[in-house]
Amino acid sequence: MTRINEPRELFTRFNGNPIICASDFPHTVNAVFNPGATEFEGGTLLLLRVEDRTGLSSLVVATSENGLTDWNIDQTRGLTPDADLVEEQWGVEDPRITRIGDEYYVVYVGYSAFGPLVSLTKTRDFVNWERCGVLQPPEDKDAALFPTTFDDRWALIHRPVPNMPGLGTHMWLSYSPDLTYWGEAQVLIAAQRGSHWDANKIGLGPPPLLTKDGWLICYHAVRTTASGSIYRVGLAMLDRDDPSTVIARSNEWIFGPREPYEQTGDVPGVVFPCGWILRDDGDTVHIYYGAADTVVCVAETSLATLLDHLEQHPCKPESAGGPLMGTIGPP
Ligand code: BMA
Repeated sequence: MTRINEPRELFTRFNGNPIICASDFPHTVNAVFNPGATEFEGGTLLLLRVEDRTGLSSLVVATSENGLTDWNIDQTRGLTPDADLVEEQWGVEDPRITRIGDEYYVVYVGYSAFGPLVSLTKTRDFVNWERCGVLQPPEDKDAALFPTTFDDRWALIHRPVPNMPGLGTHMWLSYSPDLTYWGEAQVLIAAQRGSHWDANKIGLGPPPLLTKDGWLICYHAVRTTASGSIYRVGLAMLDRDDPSTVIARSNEWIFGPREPYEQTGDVPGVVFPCGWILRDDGDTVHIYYGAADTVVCVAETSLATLLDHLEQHPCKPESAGGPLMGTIGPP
């Protein structure tokens, strides 16, 4: 039977969704969501955000051979908030994993007593961690590293929040020679205005993915409605050699909350991907996302389809992103 209003989406949800939920843990857990994802030791590794019933989140490892089923939650691996660090006082959230050489660089939100900020840690085994400190002060979230340097500078996409209401919340790009000192901050993709699906508040999803056309970006946008917020995702493409150049941005959202597990939970109406994996065939993409801030899900798509969609659904040039697009400013 055809569902009323069934959107033609680019992603196929796994029919075993949700793949991980609170009842999979031996102790009391409030919610498990917004996982980072990477291939590790021949399988798929998720770094789950596990929110306990105190309200604080930790990061916990789950692995699966096929990336879809038989998840093994390993609570001995992961990142526990360090109570001695002010930047992690209220937990660690929403990891994005970038593999660089043999190391996994995890950019995550540290919930500090002074607001959410962007922190970096790295690991080889997801057991032993080397914290690299705060990359961006509060309030800042939705950040990930590129896996390569550009003219000997690392690049970070992040999402600072202006402290004046009405200015919108946009994606920024910053560079660093050493992963410690960050500068050259610039607006990368600005939220649109008015009735656009990605008006007012946007942020990066999974880390950038290198494709034949450039760096593919998946970002979320928050639409405020009379009955709450809707978190959906869309696509953009950055230049391969100069990631500050936005080559393309889709004018439509491509994945949004639809299923009951996305519509019911702590925050209804949320799909929030923090990780995606391009499989060995060079085309299959698995995207891992939190649904309704409550459970972990996966959906599958084809890279060729995503690239084709970007070509077929371009934003008007003046809305494509970048600091000169003219959408920043009082509404
Ligand atoms: C964002 C982040 C995410 C969360 C989303 C929906 O601001 O805090 O962790 O999933 O809101 O509540």
